[in-house]
Amino acid sequence: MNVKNILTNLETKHPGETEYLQAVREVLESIEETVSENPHLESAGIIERIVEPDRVLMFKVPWVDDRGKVQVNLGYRVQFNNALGPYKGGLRFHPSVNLSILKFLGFEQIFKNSLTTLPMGGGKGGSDFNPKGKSDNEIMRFCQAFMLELWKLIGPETDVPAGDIGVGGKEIGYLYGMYKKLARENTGVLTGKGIEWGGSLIRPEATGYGGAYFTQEMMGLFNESFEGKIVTLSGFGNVAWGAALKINQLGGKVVTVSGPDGYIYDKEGISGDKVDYLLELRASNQDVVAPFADEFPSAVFIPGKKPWEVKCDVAMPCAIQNELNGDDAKQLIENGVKVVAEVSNMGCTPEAIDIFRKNKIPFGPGKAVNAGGVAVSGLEMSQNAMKLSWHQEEVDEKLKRIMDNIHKACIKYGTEDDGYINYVKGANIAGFLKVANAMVDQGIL
Ligand code: 2IT
Repeated sequence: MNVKNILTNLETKHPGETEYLQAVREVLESIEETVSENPHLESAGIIERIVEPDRVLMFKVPWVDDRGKVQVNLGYRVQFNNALGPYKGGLRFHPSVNLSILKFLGFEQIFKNSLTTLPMGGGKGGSDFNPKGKSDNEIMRFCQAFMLELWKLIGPETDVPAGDIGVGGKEIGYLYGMYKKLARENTGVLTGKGIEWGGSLIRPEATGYGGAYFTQEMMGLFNESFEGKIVTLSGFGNVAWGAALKINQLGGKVVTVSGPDGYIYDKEGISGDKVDYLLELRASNQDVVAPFADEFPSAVFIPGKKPWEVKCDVAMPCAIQNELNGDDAKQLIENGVKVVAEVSNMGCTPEAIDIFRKNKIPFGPGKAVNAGGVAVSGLEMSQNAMKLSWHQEEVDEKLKRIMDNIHKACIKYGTEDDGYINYVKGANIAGFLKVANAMVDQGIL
């Protein structure tokens, strides 16, 4: 296969879709050799087929705000690939959302879901709706209007959305209520549901917990652990919260969280009440982290900056794509970082990843590190299908095993001649092979 030609072709067909093209480039560069070694994949046109979504639904979402004014947002669902199971992936509500971003997320989701070993295809959706500053009633009306279009396309055996940035338990509740009313069925059509109505224990924590488990495995390879380590996190949402909880349990010290307004540095560590406070901050719906420093005297707010300038042993981006660039990577290395694990989707730019690789810093990519979220979504689907629910310990133990196995798959496919583990390559090849083989088995569709 000729990666360059495929990418040039895609650039012509999808001009300006930079995030999508970035995600595709990374995967194709990783799997180039594997595909050349497997001519049957090439003859089945797997690459040309896997880079395009099966279909994209784009729709208008009109709704009425609290002042009685009509607002119009755009809604999307990208159904990327269902070779391994129903389309599965979150919904993102954020003003930056566009087709390119949802296509990059949907594309990554195919390989991430494959890595979990659970039967899930890849998809993603969302809207440019900005929940910041909106009342609960506005959020409810928006979710209902969004579902009025989306429900026709989804179902527990066809496409199962969940949360992502801007979509948490509250939004899933409103979306689920409307789906149920329209489809006249009470099924596991969404994951991340409330515990009382079909949700799974540990789902809110899963992305962060899984990220911490994976990072622990990375450190284990050089006989290290979180014990006594200084950890910098970005973000302050569900993902950073879950990661902070587990890192504290594993003996690490989390010293930063961040928002669009800047970052919080707390030299005494963000644990206990301070971690709980992240949930309050998130519930206030203001998308700022500054109030954290008013609440806790040991915390300082640094406006307009990113936490990557703080000296740390472990850096874990937990916010949004491309939040850590080449300069940040250089700064982290100068400050002696030992491990970088991306918990956000595509949190690091290609330049940053290149710098980590050249400096032999272990770097875990999002599609491996953050797969715990969708893995527990998969477990929620199993519980819904069986109409029963598992104990916290049972779900957590399954999550831990899934993350350990993803780590093993990365080692299997990503170990380089000098022993350095290229987790990007490992995750991409391991995730890709299963999907590609399933596509071959199922014929040209
Ligand atoms: O990026 C992700 O994996 C998610 N937002 C979770 C998707 C899911 O279906 O739980």
